[in-house]
Amino acid sequence: MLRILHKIQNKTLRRIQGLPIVKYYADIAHQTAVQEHIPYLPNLSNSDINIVKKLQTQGLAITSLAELGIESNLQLLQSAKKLLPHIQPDTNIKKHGFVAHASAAQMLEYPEIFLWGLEQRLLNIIENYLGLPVAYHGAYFRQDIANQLEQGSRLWHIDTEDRQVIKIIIYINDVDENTGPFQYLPQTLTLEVAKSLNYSSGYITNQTMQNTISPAQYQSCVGSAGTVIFAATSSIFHRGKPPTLNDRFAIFFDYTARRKKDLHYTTSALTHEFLVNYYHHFSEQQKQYIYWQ
Ligand SMILES: O=C(O)CCC(=O)C(=O)O
Repeated sequence: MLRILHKIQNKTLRRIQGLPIVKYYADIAHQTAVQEHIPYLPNLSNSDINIVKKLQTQGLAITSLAELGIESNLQLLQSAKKLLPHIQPDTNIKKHGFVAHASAAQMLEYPEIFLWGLEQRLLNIIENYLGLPVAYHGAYFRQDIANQLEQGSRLWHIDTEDRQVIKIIIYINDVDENTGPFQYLPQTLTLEVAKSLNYSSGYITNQTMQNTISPAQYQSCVGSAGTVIFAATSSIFHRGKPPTLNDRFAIFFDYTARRKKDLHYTTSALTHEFLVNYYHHFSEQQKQYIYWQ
């Protein structure tokens, strides 16, 4: 019930924020905040600057755990591999029909997964992309079932929870064209398609997309286990391509800027559980990314 109320509230807010005059002042406030934050932006290595540049120009950057070389990669992978066989599609698949998530209790049993999303190196990359302090909304481990259902996030959409949403996606198994890769249209193409469809929010079927643009233009993020995708999901049309042969196992980490006013994100119940259970384990620095509201 609360979730439905939240959705209605968000829809109304989005309508108000879409009004040209409201949007004009919000854009100015955003630009001012970004300008003021420039002196505080963390320094990045050249390879991380590359990730930010790709996010800014294409809306997406692909790398791998090996290339990132983050210390906690090993714990993350070990935990994911241990948890993977225990995700229970039979019981929680009924709700969505195409995806099963690791439960909050399971994620709490393997905190290394949630904690990986708080790695300072990742947060610095995202802060440089956003130009503002980062809010971490948490992690979820999902199994996308090979059943070709075209629903929810398997439909084309642009995330509208905030003006900039960043998702980091890690593949836990090898993902090819038949295993449900993350698909997207690069930023400039997204703008063209959004214009011709007069798109502002919501889901678009693949049939409609195909009538607007050749599927040859779709970009599929295929890659072996350990592939890491940084996606600016509020700037690109994207979807999970329905898997045909094998289920896809992937972990998603969600981020936005901390500016509460524009934000339509409902911090997940799971993240709340982490806040309660792990408060004393977070460093002061880490707390700022999750206790910012
Ligand atoms: O499953 C996918 O690859 C896409 C997920 C998605 O669309 C989203 O998280 O917004």
